[in-house]
Amino acid sequence: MLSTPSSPLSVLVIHGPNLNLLGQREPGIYGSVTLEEINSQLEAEAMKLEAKISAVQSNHEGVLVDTIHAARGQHQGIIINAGAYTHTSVAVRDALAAVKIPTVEVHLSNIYQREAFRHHSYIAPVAIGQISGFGAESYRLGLLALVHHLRH
Ligand code: CA2
Repeated sequence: MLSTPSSPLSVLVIHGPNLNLLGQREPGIYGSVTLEEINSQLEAEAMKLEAKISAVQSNHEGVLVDTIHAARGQHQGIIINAGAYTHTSVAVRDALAAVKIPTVEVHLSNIYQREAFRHHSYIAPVAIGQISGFGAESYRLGLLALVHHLRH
């Protein structure tokens, strides 16, 4: 559905593998906020921006590809934290390139301060931008940037 003055911008938020464990393990790296809390915060922020979000989490690469394909005609923008698939998945990158929906890549941790294998992102070249290192706030900043991009 295209956005009209009577229908708010719709943003698809995609969380990749293991992010369902947020708040339950490794709080030193990923913080203590749960995925549910991140989604609720994003919903509240989206409302302020007169937008809406739909959030999906999957541990499966093919499900992420299918979710990106299904976004065509439904959502005007995508926020994606592809988790470890950021660094491995040509399939997720090709799906984003194919649907041509403006996408912001987000990461909780600063991937450039971590192991070398996390420094490369297959998604960055097909995203409008990347936000990395601000914990749960990365998602909120990503939403602000995406909505600003879509409206200006
Ligand atoms: O910093 C990020 O957001 C990452 O996308 C998180 C991925 C990691 O592979 C990327 O390099 C950077 C890992 C997500 C794992 O999430 C967990 C959450 C709680 C406990 C264990 C894993």
